[in-house]
Amino acid sequence: MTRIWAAGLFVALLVAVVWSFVATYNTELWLPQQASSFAGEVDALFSSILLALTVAFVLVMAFLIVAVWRGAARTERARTSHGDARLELLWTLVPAVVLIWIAVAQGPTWRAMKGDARMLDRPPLARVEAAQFDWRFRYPGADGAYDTADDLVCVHELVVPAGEPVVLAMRTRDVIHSFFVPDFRLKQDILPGRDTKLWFQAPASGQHELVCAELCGWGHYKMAGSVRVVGREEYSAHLAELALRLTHNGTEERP
Ligand SMILES: [Cu+2]
Repeated sequence: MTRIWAAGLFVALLVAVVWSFVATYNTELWLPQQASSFAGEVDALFSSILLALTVAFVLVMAFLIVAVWRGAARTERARTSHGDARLELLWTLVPAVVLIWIAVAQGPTWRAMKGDARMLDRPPLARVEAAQFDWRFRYPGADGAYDTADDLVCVHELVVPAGEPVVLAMRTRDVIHSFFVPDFRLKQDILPGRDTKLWFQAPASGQHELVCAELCGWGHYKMAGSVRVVGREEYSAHLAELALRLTHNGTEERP
């Protein structure tokens, strides 16, 4: 009777774990929406790694269930063994092959996201300035240069045009922060004293959550912002509005 319970517990755990993934796979409980050009690729990598892990998990659990079932029926002491070279070779080689496969399979996606010089050599659309505990975004203004009088600065919300590659220059004014937009599958650390760049392309309009993914101090939890993707016209209108807001002295008529 005990062995039915013991083996049954592991069967239930195996079924519950696998079922929880299958049942939620295409729901909001699973991954957030895919809102960048490489989000689908990242998810495909994630799913293939998860599949490999699921196979390993099911095999290990099946072995455990059989061991519990058969072991519980015996009364003699368990036999122990040491130094089985074939077994050790097997559990070294199989994970090694899996790890090498992961390293090779993710290469093209990683290069497209982080190492694409054609993208990263473009002039940045804006500069992200992270600090304890807010996000500031600096657009270079008409002269195309940063830290000049016509810079347009806004807080918390970054507005970018849809359907175009967007390059961001990033720096921190104090400690390490991390620029994380889950919907874009994009996360990049920003290190003190170093200018960092990233790029993405959001195909459609929408509002996306931006969070800091590096524990940066007591107010880390409130270091939230958003990335708003809009059409070209609305983007230009936003910059014009920003310029007006920053230069308006309160006396003239606003259009
Ligand atoms: Cu932070």
